[in-house]
Amino acid sequence: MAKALLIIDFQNDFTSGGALEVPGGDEIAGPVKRLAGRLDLVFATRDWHPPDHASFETEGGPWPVHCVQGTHGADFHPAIGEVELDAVVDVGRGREDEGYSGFEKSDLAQILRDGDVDEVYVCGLATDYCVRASAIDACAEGFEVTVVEDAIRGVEVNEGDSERALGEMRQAGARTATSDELLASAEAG
Ligand code: VGL
Ligand code: ZN
Repeated sequence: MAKALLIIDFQNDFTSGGALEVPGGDEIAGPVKRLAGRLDLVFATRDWHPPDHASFETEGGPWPVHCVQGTHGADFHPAIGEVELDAVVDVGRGREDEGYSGFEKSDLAQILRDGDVDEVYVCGLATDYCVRASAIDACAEGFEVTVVEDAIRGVEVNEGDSERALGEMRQAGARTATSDELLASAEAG
């Protein structure tokens, strides 16, 4: 059985200077790269919206226009260039697809099963949206899920959203650990 790193939406629009900048989003680069070098497989999701996505303020939704398919904002953060990815999964592709979870209308569960993955280590952006939804769905799909606390950051539309999201992920069955804990123990290696 294999251990997989799942990097959620580590994209330009969610990091410094991006359209939906997540505070401290760039800071996850170090732990993400270190973990990627130690796990068997590495998968990344991208928020990948059409220009008229229903979640955009221009369409009456809650978010600024972000991660429009094919734009610089939707490209991976430069740190991902140093990571060898086994597959990329795009979500939120349809106008009405919420796309918070990497498992929504995607092949992610099948890709993980094809890779003989039983343990999924979740990191990326944002704690209170796509990380939350992806970790909860990974639990529901039957994977053993660990959320890497120092390799995620939240939007915090309301103060405390990230802490609440962590509680909900634990409630769903996810374990939380720091990258130092994981790298120090044999389990992530
Ligand atoms: C996300 C808000 C809108 C995320 C995506 O990746 O967490 N958040 N679209
Ligand atoms: Zn989005």
